[in-house]
Amino acid sequence: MHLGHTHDGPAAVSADATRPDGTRRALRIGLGGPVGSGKTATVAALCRELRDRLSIAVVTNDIYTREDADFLLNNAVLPPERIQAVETGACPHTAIRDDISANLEAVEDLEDAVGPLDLILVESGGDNLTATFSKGLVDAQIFVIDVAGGDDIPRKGGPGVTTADLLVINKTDLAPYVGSDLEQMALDAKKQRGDLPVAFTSLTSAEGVGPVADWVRAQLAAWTA
Ligand SMILES: Nc1nc2c(ncn2[C@@H]2O[C@H](COP(=O)(O)OP(=O)(O)O)[C@@H](O)[C@H]2O)c(=O)[nH]1
Ligand SMILES: [Mg+2]
Repeated sequence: MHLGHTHDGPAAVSADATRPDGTRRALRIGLGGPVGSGKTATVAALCRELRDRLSIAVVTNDIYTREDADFLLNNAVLPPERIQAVETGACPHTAIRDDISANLEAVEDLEDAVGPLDLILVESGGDNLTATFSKGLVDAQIFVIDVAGGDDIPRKGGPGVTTADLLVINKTDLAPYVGSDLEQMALDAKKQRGDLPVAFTSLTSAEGVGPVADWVRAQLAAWTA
């Protein structure tokens, strides 16, 4: 079964919001969702949008490789010392939900090495629709799906779609080509999520990751308040 998940607003604060030396640790945001939906592209775009004003680091989770970390490095979205790769083996959801020790270690290493940090983004290894992050690892989570994966995904639900703090429906630029009905997806998402927010994005457009960046800024404001 999946861990219980509450909907108590932005960045439900976990118990250990401070580091051993008493300073406030970084806000940790997880990004989950199916393979290919645009998690790494969203992480890259968020870094570009936020890095001038915020101190950011990223943890990637790949099954057998460090491909996502290498993509971020090759595209120079952050200096190399701010990117850590965790290799999860065959079960990527285990590393973000059940045995989170490798991810926690990566997060803490980053805080020690390049901190103080404002924000750490943790990208899960691509998984199915059921993967959610442990509350012990992240303070808030984003679930990224895309319109090309089928416009029935919001209707089908699953813990990512129904409980993530933000649902991102990416690749809206592809909707006309794959026959996805964005209005229906919005209605279905609303039905599954109630008042929890949904952002439609196209990372190829000028608007880009803007709505997600705004949401992250709001989470940070709540975290530092
Ligand atoms: N057309 C289009 N392609 C996108 C968009 N976002 C990501 N992609 C592409 O989708 C593919 C998978 O993206 P990636 O971020 O690696 O997915 P991940 O597996 O969820 O990390 C890449 O080729 C991206 O360039 C988008 O908004 N529109
Ligand atoms: Mg990725």
